[in-house]
Amino acid sequence: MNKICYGCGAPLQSTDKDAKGYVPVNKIKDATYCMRCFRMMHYGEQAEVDTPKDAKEIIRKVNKDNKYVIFLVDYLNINKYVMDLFQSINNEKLLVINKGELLPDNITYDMLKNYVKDIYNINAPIKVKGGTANHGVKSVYKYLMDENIHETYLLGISNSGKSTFINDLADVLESKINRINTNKHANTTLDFMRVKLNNELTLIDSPGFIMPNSLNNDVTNKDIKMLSYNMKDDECIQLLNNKYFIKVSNGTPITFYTNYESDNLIKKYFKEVELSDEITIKANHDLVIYGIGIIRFKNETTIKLNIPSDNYEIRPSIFGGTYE
Ligand SMILES: Nc1nc2c(ncn2[C@@H]2O[C@H](COP(=O)(O)OP(=O)(O)OP(=O)(O)O)[C@@H](O)[C@H]2O)c(=O)[nH]1
Ligand SMILES: [Mg+2]
Repeated sequence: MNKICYGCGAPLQSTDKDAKGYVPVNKIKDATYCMRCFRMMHYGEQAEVDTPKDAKEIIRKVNKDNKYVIFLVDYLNINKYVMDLFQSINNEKLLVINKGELLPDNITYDMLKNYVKDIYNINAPIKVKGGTANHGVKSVYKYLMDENIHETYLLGISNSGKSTFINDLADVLESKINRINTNKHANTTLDFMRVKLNNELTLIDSPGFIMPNSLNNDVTNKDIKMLSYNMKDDECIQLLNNKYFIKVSNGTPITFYTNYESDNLIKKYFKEVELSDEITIKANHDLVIYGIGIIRFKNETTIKLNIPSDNYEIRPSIFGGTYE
């Protein structure tokens, strides 16, 4: 059987330098990690992007296998595309909303669970995992043990924290595994990887899905902030270095929830811009811009924008109102 890289799950090989799992021929006998993972983990080098795995292909494979699935998602990536993927998993499953510690204080874990259940019709159990180490992974571990689950897939979009989850749980259980490679850039894990943590639990890490309609696949693991902008008539918000614009017709203030700030991903733009698409957002609804953040509208508002409609969705607001 081929040896695999414990960092990314790719089979180790010495024939193709540009393919995944490469290790020079003189090192392969003793290698634990491929060259890419070794360099990422020791020198902080950024992962070169490998072909992203097709989400539907991964789910097809998992659906054929009757194992339990833990599906991880971080708060800003809860959206229709990702929840549809979750719903398409036929196996017994658990939704874990990860990075809960980054949420604004006014969103409690119970609120978030009820909200996701209602808006996306989720019948499977949902847990919110707050942060790394003890208080995060321990409660999921306890849940699995109570439910008598001893082997589970970890699925989810890239950067949702699947591999970090395994490393953190290994620390809590004091299990001596080789550390899995984790990174803030997308596409770190490249293949399925079985990791036996103890006699009670084996986790199967997986390559993350890439959301085709996301405007940005990197993450920042900073707290989600509230950015408030007072908009004048001739001003708008620009996204991704002036690629997209959003203009509020009646000069209403804009509240953006995001973990990005300035650095040209989100910024106020002080010039008049012609925008052709116009949408009306009902009172107490959120505009969710995939990969960027959420704008909350307290009152009914008409906005102009040039973001393609498959890059955003509008849904009842989680901020204030019913779910508080
Ligand atoms: N703040 C915070 N950051 C986290 C948490 N879990 C993971 N991260 C960070 O999220 C980023 C992605 O983590 P990974 O574990 O590599 O994510 P992944 O889902 O395995 O990603 P792929 O292998 O690309 O599919 C890293 O920068 C982690 O440090 C968490 O609970 N809280
Ligand atoms: Mg990973």
